[in-house]
Amino acid sequence: MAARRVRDRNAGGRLHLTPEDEARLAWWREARFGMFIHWGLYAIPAGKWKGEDIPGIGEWIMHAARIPVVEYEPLAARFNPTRFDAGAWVGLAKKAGMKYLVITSKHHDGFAIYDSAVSDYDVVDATPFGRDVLAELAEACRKAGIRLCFYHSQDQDWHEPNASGNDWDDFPPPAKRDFEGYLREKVKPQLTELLTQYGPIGLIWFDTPMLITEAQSEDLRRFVHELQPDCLVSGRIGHGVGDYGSLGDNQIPPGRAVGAWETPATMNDTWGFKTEDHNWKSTTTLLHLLADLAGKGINYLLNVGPTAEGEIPRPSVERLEAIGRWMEVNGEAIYGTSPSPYAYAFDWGGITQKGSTLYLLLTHWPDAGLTLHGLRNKVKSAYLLAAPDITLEVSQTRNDDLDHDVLELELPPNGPDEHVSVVALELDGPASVDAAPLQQPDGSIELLAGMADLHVPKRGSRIEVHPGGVIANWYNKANWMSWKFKVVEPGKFDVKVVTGTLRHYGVWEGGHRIRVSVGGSSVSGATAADEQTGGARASYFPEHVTNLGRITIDSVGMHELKVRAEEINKSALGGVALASVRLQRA
Ligand code: FHN
Repeated sequence: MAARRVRDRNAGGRLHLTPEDEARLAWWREARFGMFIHWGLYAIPAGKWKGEDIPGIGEWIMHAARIPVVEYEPLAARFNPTRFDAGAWVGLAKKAGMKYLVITSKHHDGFAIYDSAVSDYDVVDATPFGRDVLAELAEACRKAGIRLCFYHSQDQDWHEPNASGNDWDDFPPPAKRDFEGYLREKVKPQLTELLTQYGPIGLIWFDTPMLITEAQSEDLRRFVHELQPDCLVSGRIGHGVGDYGSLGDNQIPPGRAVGAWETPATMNDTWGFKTEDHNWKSTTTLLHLLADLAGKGINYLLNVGPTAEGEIPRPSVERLEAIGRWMEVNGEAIYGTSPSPYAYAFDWGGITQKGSTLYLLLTHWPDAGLTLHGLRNKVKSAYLLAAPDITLEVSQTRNDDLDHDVLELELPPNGPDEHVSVVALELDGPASVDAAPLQQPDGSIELLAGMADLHVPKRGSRIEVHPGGVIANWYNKANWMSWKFKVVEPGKFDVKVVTGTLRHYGVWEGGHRIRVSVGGSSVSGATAADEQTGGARASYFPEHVTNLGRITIDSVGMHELKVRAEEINKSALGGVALASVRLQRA
């Protein structure tokens, strides 16, 4: 059976999208890049409570410090963000090239950042500020042509005894909570306000489904669509019924995603403002992520956490302005593009496409031109988006016996952009590529879990490819997987197995005994953290490389690689979380 994909029950979108679903998604797919804003009372403590630094993300301070409602509520009396300027926030999003803005109308602390009639626990009734933040943002977004969207915590609400999350106040145990009553009395009335008082809303970003049942998720989705038929709902409405899927926080799959996905991401580590979080990703990293995610067909929802005074922190502003400068020149390679025609990624950067144009987003500028294997089309012209008038030399060759195409692109010694330089290839038609995993110009071959054929001899196994790109639920040794791939230069190869984690900040576990065979040659060993895969991907979802040994592949053409698990460490979450197998020319 081909790689089976899950509809991630927590955060996925529906697997089969109807034409109506696709029509609703059209603006969102075109947009590709949005601004996330986490703003609420938590910006006041900004990570410190009663003089102590509270570990974790800023907006979780009430939970992390187990602050009773009666002690947290009075923060509202101190909320007076006099420097808040909706026009400036929206202007920054626009300048950065972001097309939609998702702000927390209510986060898990239960406080509404708009004038809600449901209770007085909102910015207009409970704070000296007294202004409806969402009304001002709605007006600014309308003027700027940015889609306004709301994050609304439908499940956790630490202010409410019948919602999920608060286990420190004197609230009933989860099983005794009237969750339906909470949905009826708070969530739905607030959604009605949000979807009737602020004009057209792009999407509702639900989050952390915990107590919600499948019927309640379905019902909530219907409820939103009845109020605004074009408004999308995020996958975190729960039970895989969202209009699109939400990957884990800062999650980057190793290869192209199937379906409609978005990655919510931080610029430092927190979402809500935290004075002591200085772990800012560089502009280069952020642009690499944008290029990588676009190439994988994933929207990038990049967060800012404004201060209690109402300002977006300076490091965020600087990065967004720099991204905006890049977008002015290269945005064509992002907006309205489809993902790469290749299911796997390249170490030099990402690929997107639109019509008959292929965009190569070079995160690493090659020293001596770029070689691309497997492109079937003829290239009519090639140029840099930063210098469209200068034609780049391209030569293309084909080996009919091997059914193998090679493109050589000449490049100047330095790229025009310090972060990501984009080459446009005008093709003779929509891009068509060799679907098999191919040996790359450096001799390596990478076989991603998402491209494997899964062999599941026994019925009932839940082994599958997680949307994050690793295998989940591989607990049974009878299951195995294989790939067919093309070799153009045979020889000796070092076999490296990459295993990851299924959970955000999850604990990586090794100890699985894996056997890899190609033809008559095979190696085996226990998964161990021999090498770390660097980069932004592994910082939030740890993954490690295990060196299994060396094999020989002695002929050109198609080969089959098989992976079996001889021992499985059952304590590892999800079993063998295989991400890929790499063959590196020895
Ligand atoms: O608990 C929230 C968290 O505070 C933040 O809002 C992120 C954004 O994706 N979502 C949840 C954790 O995944």
